[in-house]
Amino acid sequence: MSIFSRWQEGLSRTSKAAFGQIASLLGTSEITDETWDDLETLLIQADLGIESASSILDELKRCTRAEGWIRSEALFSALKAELRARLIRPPTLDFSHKPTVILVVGVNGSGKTTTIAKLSARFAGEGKKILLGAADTFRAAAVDQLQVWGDRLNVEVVAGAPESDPGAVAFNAVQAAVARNADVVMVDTAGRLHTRFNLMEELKKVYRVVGKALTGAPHHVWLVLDATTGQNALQQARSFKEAVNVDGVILTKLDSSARGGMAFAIQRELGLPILFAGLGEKPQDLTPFDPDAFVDGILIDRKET
Ligand SMILES: Nc1nc2c(ncn2[C@@H]2O[C@H](COP(=O)(O)OP(=O)(O)O)[C@@H](O)[C@H]2O)c(=O)[nH]1
Ligand SMILES: [Mg+2]
Repeated sequence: MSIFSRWQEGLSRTSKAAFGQIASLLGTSEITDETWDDLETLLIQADLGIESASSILDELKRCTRAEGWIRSEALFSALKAELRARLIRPPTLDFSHKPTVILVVGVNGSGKTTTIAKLSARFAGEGKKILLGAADTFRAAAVDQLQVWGDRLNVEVVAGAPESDPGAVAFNAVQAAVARNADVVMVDTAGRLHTRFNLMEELKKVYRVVGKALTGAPHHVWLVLDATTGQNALQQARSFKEAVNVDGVILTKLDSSARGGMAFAIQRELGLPILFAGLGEKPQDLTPFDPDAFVDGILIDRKET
């Protein structure tokens, strides 16, 4: 099965929840006040966030007045267009720096280490030489986990002694990548410290230190967000964005999310493109984020199926 069909499979599970109900709502009935109320409720339930939901609703109402639509099925394709318009087209990834240094950040359990494994498999498959830095040094298990992936994928992992300075590990990893002539170095970071207060300061330090190891680095900072955590993840995401200059989001666990509207909320709240979507725990369960395919996947037109 291709990753795309697995993705669709994951998304169709998503569509059974709020988005599936939207597809049913926008059937053949007439547009009434109740249609608007129900649509707004379902969009919020789908995790779009109140602001995105009401701005979509306003736009659809405007179209309805302008076009004189009477039946709710007219809203279906208009809604799809509105959803598509709210997703940022992901940029072509810049790998022009050798090595390209990517810092991977996010809260504990969001899927950073797994995502790094997935990206390693993907980039190695494109012929790139990868090196990994295990800078989540506060949990021994986190370092082991990255090392296990490194062994499995045949990718070198630079790690330090337990509880060693994350900045030092990141520095060594970048220097090793330069010495080994690697194309890409990905640095795994901590998502929680013993005192949570210091996390952003620690990350800023890692960020600065990486720049000392290689001028201009890091070239990318990717924030890993768990699609199942909903709106409360956005506040944390904002702190990461401010602390370390995040330039892209990776949305994980879409396979276990019943909602998926997070994708829209992220873009509205953070203004960052989603680069990849995680749809499972295996290295191949990652796909570049395609906004059109995503919208088609969550809002399946019953007439087409
Ligand atoms: N279903 C599913 N599980 C995932 C996905 N990405 C990560 N996980 C799981 O989420 C858990 C936490 O992942 P991990 O990479 O250790 O998170 P970290 O603490 O941010 O490094 C692990 O059990 C992973 O297997 C995904 O896309 N889908
Ligand atoms: Mg980890």
